[in-house]
Amino acid sequence: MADKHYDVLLVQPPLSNKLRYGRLSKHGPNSIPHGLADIAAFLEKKGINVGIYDGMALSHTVEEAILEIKKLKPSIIGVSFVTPAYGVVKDLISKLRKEMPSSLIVLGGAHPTVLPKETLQEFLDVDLLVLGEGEITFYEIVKAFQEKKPYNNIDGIAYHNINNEIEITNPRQIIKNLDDIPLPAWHFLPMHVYRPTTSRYRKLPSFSLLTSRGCPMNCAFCSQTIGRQLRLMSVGKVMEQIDILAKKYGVKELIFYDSSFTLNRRHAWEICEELIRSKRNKEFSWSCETRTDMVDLELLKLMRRAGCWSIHYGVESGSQRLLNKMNKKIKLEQIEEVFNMTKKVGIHTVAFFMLGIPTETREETLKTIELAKKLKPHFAQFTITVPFPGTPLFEMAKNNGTFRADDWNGYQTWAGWKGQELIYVPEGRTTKEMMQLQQYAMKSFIMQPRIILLHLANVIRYPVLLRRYLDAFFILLEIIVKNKLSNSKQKQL
Ligand code: B12
Repeated sequence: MADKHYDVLLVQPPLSNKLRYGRLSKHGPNSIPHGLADIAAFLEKKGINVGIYDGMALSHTVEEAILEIKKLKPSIIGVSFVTPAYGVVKDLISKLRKEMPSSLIVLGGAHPTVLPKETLQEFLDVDLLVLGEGEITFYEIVKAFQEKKPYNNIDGIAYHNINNEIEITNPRQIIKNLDDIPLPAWHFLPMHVYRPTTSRYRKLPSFSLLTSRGCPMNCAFCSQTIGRQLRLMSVGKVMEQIDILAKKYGVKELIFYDSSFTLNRRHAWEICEELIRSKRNKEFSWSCETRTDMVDLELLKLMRRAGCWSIHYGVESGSQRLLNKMNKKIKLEQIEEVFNMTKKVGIHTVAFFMLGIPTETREETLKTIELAKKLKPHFAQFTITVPFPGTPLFEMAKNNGTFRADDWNGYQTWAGWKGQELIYVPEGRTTKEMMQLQQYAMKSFIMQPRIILLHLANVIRYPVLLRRYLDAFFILLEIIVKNKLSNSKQKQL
């Protein structure tokens, strides 16, 4: 990248895994920035000289990021911004502004989309915000910049006008046909560094891809920033993506990152049928995320035949009261039934749980940990709830417990692992208690003989996992020793 020059540079800020996951940094995902890869592809097809700098994947510091960006001499810099990156983006932008005073700096992504006014007030070095899907809006901004035209006719943006007032233009219409966006511009990315969370792969390289956009479900914890309407990519385009990932990048495993891969049963069915018909299912295996009310025995059997080795279900809680509060529209009995069904057809299961939902009691957290064992998944992930802005959960958290709602630097999904206070804890509970319960959940889940044997077998079969598993083992050991020490201290007192 060193001696290249780009007119437009898309930037994934250097929110490294160390910053995001603290002690667990080796286990968090280092993911392709899908949104930026789509925008870059769209701009490239329109003849724009565009590139991507992924400071997150490269684990750079802000200073290293500035050096890299300066070398590429872009006139327009577009930075992707999720709330947990607040501090990094702020630091990056203020330094960039000093180093590159005449470049146009644009922010896009979830945070500016849900909080445009606040973002403009707090990021004075920024010229424009892109709200929602970025392809068309950002292209129109680039054209207006190059042709020295005003921005006020562009939908889906926010900015300070000449009177220094905040202007928000009409909402941008969602992209109806996903096949209008060219294939992601993977050729701009450091593809060799991407890898999923430890529990999500058995073979490398393993890459993620999307087959849809939008989700009509109304789960209280999700901020739908790219539209609620589900739009599906054609099966042909999905296969085209897979073929490039296979031929050019040697993919051995794929992950469908759609929030619910089977939301449209027919679409999932057709993708599976095509994988089987074309014998692509013999070349790699894949996993996906979905809801327990979006699968059935027939579909699961087909998915298995099509190469699906693991399904990640968002279970969230062992309390029906809290599931209802999160508007999941799922019954606990249904979850159990689907976990059994999935395992029966030979697909691994992973269960995602949220601890510390507003109003959650200690008994309910323990119920969730019990459910994790009862479901007998191959792996369980326990995350402490972070109420992101723009979600109903954010409002619920304001009315229950301790919530530093305006402390945007504190929205870290693994804060406790970095020795930080949690951004939110339900009424009557503390960061210390929640952290102990999270560690207890992990320890008691992993220490089951069934899980130990299963993962030992996994390492023997897939040696690529060895280093990660060893690291996880030492973290677990540390938790056990620390807990023992603090228990004996408490007894002495
Ligand atoms: C798949 C997914 C992931 C994947 C892949 C993410 C990726 N890098 O592409 C993984 C599991 C790795 C992931 C990680 C994280 N995720 Co996530 N993820 C999603 C999910 C389910 C779908 C996203 C999607 O469809 N992407 C497809 C592309 C096309 O959309 P996009 O990335 O948003 O990009 C479009 C626009 O946002 C915009 N845009 C984005 N950046 C920019 C930059 C510029 C300059 C411009 C002009 C436009 C623009 O244009 C893009 C193309 O149209 C959403 C839920 C949702 N409802 O959107 C959550 C979501 C985006 N994730 C979220 C979060 C918090 C995270 C993490 C911080 C979690 C963590 N523990 O670290 C990390 C951050 C990593 C990162 N910086 O991307 C939150 C963000 C909320 C917020 N206020 O910040 C969401 C909204 C879920 C939620 N809780 O509500 N995520």
